Amino acid sequence: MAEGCEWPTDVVESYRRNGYWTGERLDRIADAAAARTPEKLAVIDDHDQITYAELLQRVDRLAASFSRRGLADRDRVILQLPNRIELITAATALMRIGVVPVYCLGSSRRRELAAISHRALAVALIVDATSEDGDGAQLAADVVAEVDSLKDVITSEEIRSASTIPDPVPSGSSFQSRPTQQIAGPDDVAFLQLSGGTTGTPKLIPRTHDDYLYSVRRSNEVCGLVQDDVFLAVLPAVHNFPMSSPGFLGALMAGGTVVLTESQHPAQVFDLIARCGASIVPLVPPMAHVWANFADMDPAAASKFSSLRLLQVGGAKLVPELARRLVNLVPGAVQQVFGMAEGLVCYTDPDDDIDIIINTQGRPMSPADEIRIVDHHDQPVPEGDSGHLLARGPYTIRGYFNAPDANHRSFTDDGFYRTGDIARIRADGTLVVEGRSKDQIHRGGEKISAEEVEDILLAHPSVDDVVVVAEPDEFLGERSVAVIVAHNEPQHDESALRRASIAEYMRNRGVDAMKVPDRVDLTDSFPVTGVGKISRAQLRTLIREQRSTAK
Ligand code: J2J
Repeated sequence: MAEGCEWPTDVVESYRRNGYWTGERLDRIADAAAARTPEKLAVIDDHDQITYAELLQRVDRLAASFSRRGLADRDRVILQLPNRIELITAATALMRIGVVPVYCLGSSRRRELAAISHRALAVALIVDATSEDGDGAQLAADVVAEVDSLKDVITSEEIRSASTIPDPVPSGSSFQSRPTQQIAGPDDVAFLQLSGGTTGTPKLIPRTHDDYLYSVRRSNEVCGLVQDDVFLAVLPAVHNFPMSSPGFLGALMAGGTVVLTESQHPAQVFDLIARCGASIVPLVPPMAHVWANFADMDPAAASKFSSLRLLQVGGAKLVPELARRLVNLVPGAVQQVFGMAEGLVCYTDPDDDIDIIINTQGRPMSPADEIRIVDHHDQPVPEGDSGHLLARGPYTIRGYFNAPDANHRSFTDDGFYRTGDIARIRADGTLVVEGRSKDQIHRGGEKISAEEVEDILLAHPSVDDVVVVAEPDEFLGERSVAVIVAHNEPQHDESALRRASIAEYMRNRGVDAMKVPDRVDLTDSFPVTGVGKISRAQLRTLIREQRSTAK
């Protein structure tokens, strides 16, 4: 199933020989802890809590129920669930029967879910029917109507009852008694994750059991995870960062406790940290900023953080000033994490020199990570200079799923992933991310593809041309600006291009609300170079430069 994205055979052998790939399955990640401490709390969410023994029991029941529903090995299933126990049980149960979950953001709407379903040739959708953003069941029905491969919709309620109500068939007699069923091996794709994206259509990241388990295991070693750790996911747990660096999976592997919350309000989250004794919390910089501001006003904040031993910040650039404030708030606990769902993860160590914690994004976590910093022609830059960051290694993918064209652009011939980040390596071996060459907006905790938003707006009847760029924002980190050349008919009504009208236009087309430009600027024309035609990417760069010098 991993056509076009496999590691070469000799590389596979060396990863196995060196013990990076162990031939285990991701859906067995909690088994060791369940055998050791069956009565220990494994997962707590805003509504419920379960022990390790219950986790395994729920996974078994759900796996049997998915099998009865007709799901089978290598099927792809869209999984759009919030930070609740069902997210973990459903994903694990799908993998148990060889089904490949495709993790989707809760904010994704019809357009995104349909595009992802198409790309994955998904057979079913698992959605939250109790979502506040609208009716999940209706959303799923709309997507099913658009995508031929989709045959089934499963709601979070159904997941809940199938996992808690005892099996109508005696336990274990369903899927386990199908000896003929061939489940793909640990070197095959375990799940698909969404790429941050730079193109008009989503790219899917295939992660294998072997490579992902290594990423989690190595993260646990670097972060020193133990069974006393309490991991709190405030970020959506479908993101790679709270899932695997070391994430909720790391906590389950270590036999710790995972706390999932749907609340992002700092007052509630601060209380939750104190109540559950959270020891590790991953955050994105905009959220860390809100926390730092909130803590300034709450004299009890620092005491609520007394159990925290790792406050991880990653996903976007952490400016030194904020890093310093966080270090003052939780001394000895701040860790920068630079990672990507495609693979490579770098960590600072809380024991590092303060200069490293504040000014760098740490070191690649594995001795087998291969890093290259190159110029436009893929030639290495002089030591210490900044350039394009390329990465290869035992947990960095070799290609996107079902995307030969994207693979040609995103990977070198010898298998390095082009991260799209501009970085340099300091003399002490730490990495500093200086910027990026990819046309992405890092807004809040999410990544938005400029090209995707442009493609949507280009279809607007009042838009002749449009370029979407990022600009700095105090709270979001970056916000998106659509610079639009309006349709040039004299009677044209420009109110159609006010932000509110654009937002409605996008909503009606089933687009995730976070992709609505934060600002819409109208312009008469775009700059063109003497040569005439220029690429979209060049145009974006030109407009970014023009706008920053105009300030
Ligand atoms: C600057 N940019 C960063 C950082 C990610 C751990 C942590 C984060 C992610 C993640 C992840 C950054 N400073 N500290 O998957 O396991 C930007 C880069 C990178 C892109 C990847 C993990 N940390 N970035 O954020 O796939 O541009 O993964 O290439 O969502 O985020 O985004 P994503």
